[in-house]
Amino acid sequence: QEYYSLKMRASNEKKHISGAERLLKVEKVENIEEVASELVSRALNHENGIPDFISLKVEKINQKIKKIPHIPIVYNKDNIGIICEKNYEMSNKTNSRNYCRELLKNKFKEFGVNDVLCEFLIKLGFEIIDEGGMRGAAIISLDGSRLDIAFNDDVDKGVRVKNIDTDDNLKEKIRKNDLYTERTIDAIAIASKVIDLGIVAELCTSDNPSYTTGYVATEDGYFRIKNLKELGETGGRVFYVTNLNEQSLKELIDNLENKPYLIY
Ligand code: PML
Repeated sequence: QEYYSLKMRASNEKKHISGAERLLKVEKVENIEEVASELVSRALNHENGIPDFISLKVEKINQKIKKIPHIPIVYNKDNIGIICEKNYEMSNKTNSRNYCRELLKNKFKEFGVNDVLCEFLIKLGFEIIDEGGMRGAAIISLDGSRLDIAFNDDVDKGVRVKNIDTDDNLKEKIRKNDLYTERTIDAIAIASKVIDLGIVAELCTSDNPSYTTGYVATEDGYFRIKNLKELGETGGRVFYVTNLNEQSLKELIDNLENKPYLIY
């Protein structure tokens, strides 16, 4: 079976407006045409404005696609984060971040990280996402060092998770559930891929100022968290990893960017 990757990116005066990608099982060329036009229409009808530049890349995939189920979504409509003996009402940023901290701390402790280092790692993560402006994710090692810039001085860049799609059933399942949004689809796909590649935890808030829901992802699930930031604030992504040497870090980054995944 042949797969094609279709990637769309749109901007105005060099400012990013929207981007999307699809991995497509191709039976006839019309399949590519259809999705290509969907992506272009998405670029032209985006809430962030009208683009003056759209790029569409169509490429045959030569690598084998890894198909994996999505990590479980942990969320309920009462906005209560349930872990340990305590419940967290995700009613405002303070409560939501406390829930987030608890989730991250519990996970880091499984890796033998002490309390002081846990606090440091979490604070650093929030500093990075609150600062905003990165094009991809920052990578933080559980020993406290920042790895995405260790071998690269371009601080704003970060690692972009690409070559990823969700299968139609998963898209439909999420669209049907009015607890979730269109953004949940891309986010669950990214989170599932990065966890499969061995990332210990991901922390994410949207770079869209009007979207305040974010998440923590671990192998235990996609913990969706309301009010993880205030309206108007920027966002970002942080991946926490175990200590890696230069070679395994390069491999990880290559896989995050290039290894094709289909999430179902
Ligand atoms: C969700 O609603 O589950 C998605 C949360 C993360 C959004 C990240 C983004 O799309 O910018």
